[in-house]
Amino acid sequence: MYEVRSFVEDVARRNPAQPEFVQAVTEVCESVIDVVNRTPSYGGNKILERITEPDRVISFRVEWEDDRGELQVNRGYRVQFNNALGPYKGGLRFHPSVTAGGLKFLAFEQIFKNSLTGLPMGGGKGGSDFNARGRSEREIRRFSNAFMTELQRYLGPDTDVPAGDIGVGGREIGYLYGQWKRLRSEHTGVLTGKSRLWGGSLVRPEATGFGAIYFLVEMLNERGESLEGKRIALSGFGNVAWGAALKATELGARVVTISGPDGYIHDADGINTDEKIEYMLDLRASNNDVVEPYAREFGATFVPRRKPWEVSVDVAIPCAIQNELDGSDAKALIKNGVGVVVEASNMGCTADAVETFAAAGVPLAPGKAANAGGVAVSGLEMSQNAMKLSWPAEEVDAKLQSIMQTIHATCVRHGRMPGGGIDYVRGANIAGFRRVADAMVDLGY
Ligand code: 2IT
Repeated sequence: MYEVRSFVEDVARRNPAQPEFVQAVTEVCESVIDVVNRTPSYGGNKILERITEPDRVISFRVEWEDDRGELQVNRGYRVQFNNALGPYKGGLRFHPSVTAGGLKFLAFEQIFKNSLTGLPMGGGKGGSDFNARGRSEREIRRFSNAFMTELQRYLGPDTDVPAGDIGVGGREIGYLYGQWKRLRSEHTGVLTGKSRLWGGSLVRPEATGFGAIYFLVEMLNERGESLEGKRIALSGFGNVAWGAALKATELGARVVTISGPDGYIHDADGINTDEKIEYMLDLRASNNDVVEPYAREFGATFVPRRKPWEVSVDVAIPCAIQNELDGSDAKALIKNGVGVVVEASNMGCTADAVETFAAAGVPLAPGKAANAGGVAVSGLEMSQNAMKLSWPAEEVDAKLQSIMQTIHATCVRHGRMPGGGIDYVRGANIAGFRRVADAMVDLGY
């Protein structure tokens, strides 16, 4: 019989100074422990021990020359965590906070997220501690080329297929893919999130944000509510927040905040015009990592050095980074009457926040379910690349919507509580875990 505390203590001992990884493992173990203890083939095949140990963690040196001609050294990683369901799949993060432990948590979450999509994808994640702030376009290109020069030896369209994440958008994917082609002379689907001009899928840029809103619509339907007129707080201002703002606005909600490391924007009228929503892309392209200019451009309020969770809203959607919403933020949101929380960032809520929402009966969709739309459309991009054709936007969007509805229904089926409410965290963990565990049993060791 497994017991969460002693199992997790062992994981923490073997992974020192990797608190986010231990946090992610703890949450999954709490959800699946009963299933594991009830299923002899899981214990017999040591599924818990094996699923919490990555297949491999690759670390490499990235050397590149800055605009002054000075040599720069960064560290690159690829965590190939589990390929029971398909090739390793997951994004690349370029951010100064990137560490091996952080990427292990992200790759671990990715296993179950990819499983929930129902598509044949294993779990991986990678990136570098590269800081793009203040860097020129040419420096970003040189760094991306140098990164791919090392990473390319571990990739392949049936082996490991990275995509974007924080700090890696269409521009960086272009440079990475250009270098792949230069080195390998192969026009294959080895990265997703490519431009539509050279093999990318339509709707991939929007997919994470759209998917989160499709999931939210299902959660509201489940409660007999609709999105129409709901006030939404988003954090972040990158690709995920952009897609969420577009779809939420289109469906009649009012997005009132975005945020950056410098503070948050409160636009009570709503971030609701094409001009305002597209402005997020300008902010991102500036490489300054600030949202304050939005306030000057559109006459909204800028609140320096604070998080948007103090604004009174119906729905909160963290779209920035892990652990960006903590216990006291959760209390503030609950006090202001928040009805639903959707993690569009990976593990956007701290364990304390998750507990606080649960205790208050506020449904919380975990990232591995709610933000799965991004990787789901990456999976569809892989299919299109393999078939060497391109589906129309409506077809991709319809498939995305159907995948998000299925994930929601799966969370409800596995997360229904005795009182009738839905524990989305538990539902997502159990459903995601079982598909991978069953595959691992089938495949032997
Ligand atoms: O966190 C994520 O799911 C992503 N960054 C997207 C991964 C992917 O392979 O599309």
